[in-house]
Amino acid sequence: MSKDAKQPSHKAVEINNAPPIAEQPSNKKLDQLEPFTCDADNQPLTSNQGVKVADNQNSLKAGSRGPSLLEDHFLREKITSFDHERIPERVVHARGVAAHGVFESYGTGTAFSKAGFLAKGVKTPVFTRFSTVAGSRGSSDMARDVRGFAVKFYTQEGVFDLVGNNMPVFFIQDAIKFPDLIHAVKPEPHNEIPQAASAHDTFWDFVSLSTEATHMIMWVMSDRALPRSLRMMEGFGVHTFRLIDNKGVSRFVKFHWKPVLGAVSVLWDEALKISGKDPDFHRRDLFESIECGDFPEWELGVQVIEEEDEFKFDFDLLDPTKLVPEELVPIQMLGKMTLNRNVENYFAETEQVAFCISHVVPGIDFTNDPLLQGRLFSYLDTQLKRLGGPNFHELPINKSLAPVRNNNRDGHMRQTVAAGIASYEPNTTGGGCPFQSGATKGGFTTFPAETAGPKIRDRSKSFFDHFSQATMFYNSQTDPEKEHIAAALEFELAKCETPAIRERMIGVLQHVDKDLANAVAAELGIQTPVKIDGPLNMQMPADADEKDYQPVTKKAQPATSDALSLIKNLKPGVVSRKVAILAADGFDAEDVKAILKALNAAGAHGKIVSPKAGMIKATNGDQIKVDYRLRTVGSVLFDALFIPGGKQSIDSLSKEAPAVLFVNETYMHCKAIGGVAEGVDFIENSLKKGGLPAKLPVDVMTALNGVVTASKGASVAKPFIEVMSKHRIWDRALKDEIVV
Ligand code: HDD
Repeated sequence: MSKDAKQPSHKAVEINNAPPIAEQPSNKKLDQLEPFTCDADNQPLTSNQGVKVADNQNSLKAGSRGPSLLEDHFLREKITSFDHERIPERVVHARGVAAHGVFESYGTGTAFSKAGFLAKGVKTPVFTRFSTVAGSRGSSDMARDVRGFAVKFYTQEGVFDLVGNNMPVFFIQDAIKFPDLIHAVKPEPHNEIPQAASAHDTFWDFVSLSTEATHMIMWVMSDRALPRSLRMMEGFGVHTFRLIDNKGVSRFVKFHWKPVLGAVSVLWDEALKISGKDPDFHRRDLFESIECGDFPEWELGVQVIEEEDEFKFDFDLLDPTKLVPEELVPIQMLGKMTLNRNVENYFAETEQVAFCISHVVPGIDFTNDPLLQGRLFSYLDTQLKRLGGPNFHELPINKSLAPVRNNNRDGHMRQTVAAGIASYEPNTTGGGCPFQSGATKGGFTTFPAETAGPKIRDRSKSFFDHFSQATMFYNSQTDPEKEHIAAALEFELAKCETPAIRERMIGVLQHVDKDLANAVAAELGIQTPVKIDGPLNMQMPADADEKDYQPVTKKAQPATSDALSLIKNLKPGVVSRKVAILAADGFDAEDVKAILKALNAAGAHGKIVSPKAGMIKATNGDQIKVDYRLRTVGSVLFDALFIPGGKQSIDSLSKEAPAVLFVNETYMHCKAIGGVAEGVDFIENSLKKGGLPAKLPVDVMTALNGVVTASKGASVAKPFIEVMSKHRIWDRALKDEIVV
């Protein structure tokens, strides 16, 4: 598509002359990117210097069968560019996907923060990158892992990066342990195995010795580590930050992103299979959703804690392994983020985007959380290495929308042509410019928090309780969720080769929940109780005893928090969900038309899956396009399954083992199944072949264990969509004792 029609705005935005902040157009970032966007439509190929190239498919040779000549400057330029195409991948969060969007403020945040982008109605362009942590750039999206959730706000007062995760706590309490954590979780150094997986000795060795990780381990072993879609997961700033209002009052806050579609996960068995069927599952889902107009949305919220309430809790607000239960401090919503545009170029945007936790704007400030303090160093440092120098902020995707004028100069790949001779301060040669704003004219000032104490390498005793919130998290889950946590621990620990590491971890789990520890131990053939040799927590001082692990007082921590369970908070709905409609030649056109219409009306997407690609023909002669050839997909890539009637179609499907497997897997994964007429027989026969219990009454039009059947297509759509909107039929797992 030619961009010629669009006129990029080159006008610098003067802060003082800028239109009122609420009137700033939200697509400013796109305008800013426009002059850097290169489109080759109808354009000749050129060298890097703009010289038209006559032939770039044949190198310059001495005779058509002779040697290549060193003189070939086109060949050298092309090969050199290629040789230098890679930059170092991120040391963590290497695999990611990103999109542009807008954050629209509700105005509620002005009560706590003077940040201009929180004023009512202000629309701020954003760029959001999601990632997995442990895997390399080419790893599968569906690894059991934390998901990064990093948002760059291009505000009128400068760039604000909220660099969070999809879990509200972290593995460690002090940044100095981060290299150890990452070395432990990454592939083992001798054989570079396993890729993008925590299920190996070094990870479990580290976490079993660092009991501060226990709460986070419960999150990572839960379904939170397997989001159905990046659009369906929560986000958290993790640390306690400060918001500063226009009177200079500071309050502690925890940032939250709540997905409008609700938070939903897949099952581990699905995740394993998705990794094979479509390792780009999340990336594709985000890209396709934005392309088709299903724009992902999240509300940004904060839990606000007044300065005087800092010590009101059983845990320390500065401890990043603790969350603030929503029962104690409710979330107040500040605005909504909508992602509405895919990147034009993955490398230039998603790979070169540089998030730094230190990028804050006036009205937002840091706390003394020791993990946050270390991060303040690490991000700038890593971008220097990754992007090659101090001018990475000038790359189009990183460039601030607020004007940048300072005395920093030179360095690799400098883009700005700074005019004048003054590049120092104070100066008279530049008329004293650029001048400092001071606190009163919008300059960033650090909140003057009291700080005093001896220089000491230490961990506050208020950080010692490593288990009470792990227990709270576990106890807040429903039965299926608890089973998934146990199954995940069994899977991961069974992959550990050193028996002592498994045993030690069981010893740690005993401090979370005895039944959980016993259940996992039983699967691993370990006798309980396990007695741990030496101190439970290597971080604890030698003279500390067991009671130091308990909360200091029982002031304010609920035993359970419903907000921590995905199932308890499921938002019923089918918007943007994908349904496989399994059919072959000779299907019933009315059945398919009816379900497609109903799904479309509900905002879901029906996709025709058939043994052969191309078109298939209905009994009445109608033709329909096949979206996916059966053998190129699998049930795990869909949210539900629908089988229309039509004898010939069902006869063909019955001969296809992958079609039978499709039904059985959908059933085992507790997802909605709908069938009409002969389709019902096919479901029943498939379940029988898979050894699954099913005698399906035809024409009940109600869900029997989540399988909805009818003799006519028109009547089945509504109950099918109702079942689908529950996401999973957990009864099926519990009653039929299917291990999910
Ligand atoms: Fe980090 C990247 C999130 C602790 C050091 N981190 C990175 C990204 C996310 C997070 C989402 C990817 C950003 C992107 O998409 O480009 N990190 C977190 C959270 C943490 C955390 C939520 C704990 C609350 N990180 C953390 C610590 C350190 C780092 C304690 C080091 C002391 N993180 C980095 C890094 C990375 C990074 C090495 C790698 C690539 C990058 O920064 O750009 O600097």
